[in-house]
Parts: sequence; C-alpha cells; structure tokens
Amino acid sequence: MAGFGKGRLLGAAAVGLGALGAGELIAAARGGSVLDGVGRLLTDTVPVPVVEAAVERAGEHDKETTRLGVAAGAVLASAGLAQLPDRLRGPAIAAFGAGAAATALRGTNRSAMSALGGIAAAGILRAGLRRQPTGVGGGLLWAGAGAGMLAAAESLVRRDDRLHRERARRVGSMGSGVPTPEDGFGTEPGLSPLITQAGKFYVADVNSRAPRIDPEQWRLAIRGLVAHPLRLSLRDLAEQAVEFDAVMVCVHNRVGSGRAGNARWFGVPLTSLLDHTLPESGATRLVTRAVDGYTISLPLEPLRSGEWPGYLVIGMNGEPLPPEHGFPARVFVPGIYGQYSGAKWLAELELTDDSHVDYWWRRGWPSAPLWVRPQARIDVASTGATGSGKCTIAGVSWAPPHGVSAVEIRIDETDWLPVELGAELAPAAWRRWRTVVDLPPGEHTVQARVTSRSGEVQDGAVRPPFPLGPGGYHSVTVTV
Ligand SMILES: Nc1nc2c(c(=O)[nH]1)N[C@H]1C(S)=C(S)[C@@H](COP(=O)(O)O)O[C@H]1N2
Ligand SMILES: [Mo]
Repeated sequence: MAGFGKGRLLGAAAVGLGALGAGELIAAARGGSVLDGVGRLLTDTVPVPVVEAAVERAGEHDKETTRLGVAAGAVLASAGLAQLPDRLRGPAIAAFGAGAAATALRGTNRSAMSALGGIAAAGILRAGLRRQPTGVGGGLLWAGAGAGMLAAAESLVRRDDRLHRERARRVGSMGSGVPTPEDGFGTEPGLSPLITQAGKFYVADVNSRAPRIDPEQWRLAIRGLVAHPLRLSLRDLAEQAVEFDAVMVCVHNRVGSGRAGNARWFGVPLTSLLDHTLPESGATRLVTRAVDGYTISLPLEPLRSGEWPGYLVIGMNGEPLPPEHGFPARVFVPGIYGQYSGAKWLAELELTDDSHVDYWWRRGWPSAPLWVRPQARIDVASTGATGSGKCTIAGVSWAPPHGVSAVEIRIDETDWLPVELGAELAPAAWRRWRTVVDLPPGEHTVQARVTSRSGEVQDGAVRPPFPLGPGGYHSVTVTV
C-alpha cells in the first residue's frame, strides 16, 4: 500500500470515471449501455432479501438508483484496481474488461457496441492508470471528461427512447373509442382517478430500460406443443381485440402504496388464440416469453377454458401500450399479481409441459400464481378548511376478479362503518369509495378494509410482500 496516498486514490477514481464515460458513450452510439448490463446482472443474481430491501427503499426510482449505484461501484473498483501491484493490475483490468463486455450483452438494447464499450473502458482504464494523474488538474480533467461523456451517453439513449416512444404511438389508436368511463364520483382532490393514465401508472420490471421493438418487424409467435403454430402481426391482433377494465397490482404493493393502477385495456382473449393453435395433449403450461428471455408461465387449462380470463394485451386507455408497459404486447390475467400474470415485451407464447422453470421461481418465489389479495387504500383524509370536525375520507379498493362488495372504515380501532361506493366499472377493476365522518378534536387513526364479492374480507395481519403477497390494513392519521 506504500505510496498510495489519498491523492493517488482520487486520481485512480477519476481515471475510472473517465474510462466509464468513454465506454458508456461507445455503447450509447447504438442505444446500449454497459451500466444497464451490469445493473441487470445484479438484479438477476443478488439474493432475494437484497432485492426486496432495494425495492422497498428505491420506490419508483429503482432504475435510476441501480444505474447510479453501478456507476459508483465501477469508479470505486477502478480505485481498487489501481492499488494492485503492477504484475496483477494488467490481468485484473483485462478480466474486468472481459466481464464488463460480457455483462454489457445482458443490457436491454444491447448491440456489439455495448460489448465494445466494456472493452474500451478497460483499455482506457489500463492506459490511464499507467500514467496516473497525480496533480489536482489531471484528476479533474479525467473526471470532467468522464462526467461529460456519461451525460452525453445518457442523452443519446434518451433520444433513442423518445424516438421509439413516438414510433410506438404512431401505430394508431388501440381501443373502441368509447368515452372515458364514469363512476359518479367525478374528480375529488387527492382521490385517484377512475382510470390511471399511462404516465402515472406504476412500472415494475427487471429491465433497466424498455426494449425498443420495431412494430413493423415484430411478430408474435405462438408455438411449442401445438398442431398449428401461429405468427401474428400487431394488425392481426388488433382485429380480434376487445376492451376490458382491470386493476393491475404488483406483489410488492404494500397497503397504501402506489404499485397498482386501473386501466382500460385492449387485448385478444387467450381462449380464442389458444384454440386456434390446436394444443397437443402434452401441453400443460403457457410460457409468456419476453424479447430478453424473461418468462412468466401459467397453467394452460384454466386459460384455455376461460376460467381465468387472460388476454394478450396490445393497448392501454385507447393507445398502444407505452414502451415501459410492454409495447407492443403483453399477457395479463386480471386478478393475478403482475409478477405472475404475464410478460411485457412479448416475443412468443410457448405451449409446453411442466418442465419449464420461470425467472422468479429460481429466485425463491412460489411457482403457483399468486392471486391479488383484496385491498383498500385511503387516498384522502382531510378536514377541509372550515376547521370543523367534518372529515372526508376517500380512496380506491380492489378485489379482482370477483369485485368489491363493500368497503368499511374504522376510527381509532372502534367499529367498522360502511362507506359509499362508486359505480362498478367491472369486477376486475378498482372501485372508488368515500365517506364523511364527524371527528372530535384530537389525533385519530383511520383504517380501511374491503370485502370481495366472493366473501373474502381483507386480512389485517401485516405481512411483507415476499413470499405470498403483502397483508394488513392501510392506516392514516388525521388531526382535527
Ligand atoms: N418482460 C417482463 N415482464 C414483466 C416483468 C418483467 O420484469 N419483465 N415484471 C412483471 C411485474 S413484477 C409486474 S408487477 C408487471 C408490471 O407491469 P407495469 O410495469 O406495466 O405496471 O409486469 C410484469 N411483467
Ligand atoms: Mo411486480
């Protein structure tokens, strides 16, 4: 360690930042990213408790957080590599570069340039550490150049994403054009709208960015244990699609959080698609496979019979699916948590036997699909401006696929009181609720619970999302 002062460490970190920036810029020339590839590798390999903790902490910003963490890790690693004795440093950096190149190929919109970016970063790191900057000026130069190149790379990738988003929208309307639905509640400040706009709808997936799929080239293959494989274009699918309203819920949606959205979807019922393929007798599972190989599989029988009404979805709220929500197509079975109900960015549907293993099973999640537990969320609990004890309490509730039959609230853990329900859009959709209560001065807790039409009452036992889905009541505090 002799001779490695703070200055040299910082210098090595600066060289690392410069090398990383150059690598990212090269990868970005073809829309890829070395950081994204490493991020995906981390997502795929870190133990589930770490994933759960990260999901909890990072919230909506999981993708940015991962990217930043990986960048910081790469810079730290460069400083670490600089500490190695000369004879080890070369081979270590070469191994680092090879690893970066290989992982870059796991990134979402990877190309050969992504791998080249990883190799170039290692080459620059090697050269830079040989003649390592010792002065402040040299270090600043490396760091500044690195930061500038990272910013340039990011803006290149964002431009590609923007162009893709416009191309996806140009596919045209995806819906019946019927006016937006109403439940009689109108708009209430703070209360979630009946339909969640695409831009407000939660995004959850293992990818760092949405894959950019060309709708003209894209075909959905339905293959495997079938007598009659199919290849369908987006246009073929649009001709058979119907509209349906349903809430989609992430298994990570703890009570009160926002990983749930209600949309008017446009899709082809899986029953009819599956019938056309003439499944063979050995076919027991439907594997939904994304363009990156990610799979979610479902038992075939209930989908074929329509007992579980699944759809091949191509539209959301009258528009094509936005890239982050799976453009051009995804599978969705209302009532099943997102993690179990079908892949976004579909490449194919494969009918297969029970030997198939899904992404999340390998990571310790149960293999049987998890059904969404009924949940009520409190969006509004406000006393208004009058200073009186009149308090408006309102929110959304869901119990797909059966539907919501009642929502109740209780104040300070006393008796459950029924509330008014908005009109039901569809049993699988979410349903809004509201009430006005008179509260004495002081601090109060308000809790809500929902009962499904199948008779299931929301369970108050608090449970984490892993491994069976979250439980508990949403609880908020109001002060009068
Ligand atoms: N290809 C792909 N599909 C996926 C996922 C994924 O990581 N990759 N995540 C699933 C999970 S966990 C959820 S909750 C939903 C989220 O869909 P959304 O991002 O449109 O809300 O997509 C599902 N489909
Ligand atoms: Mo999810």
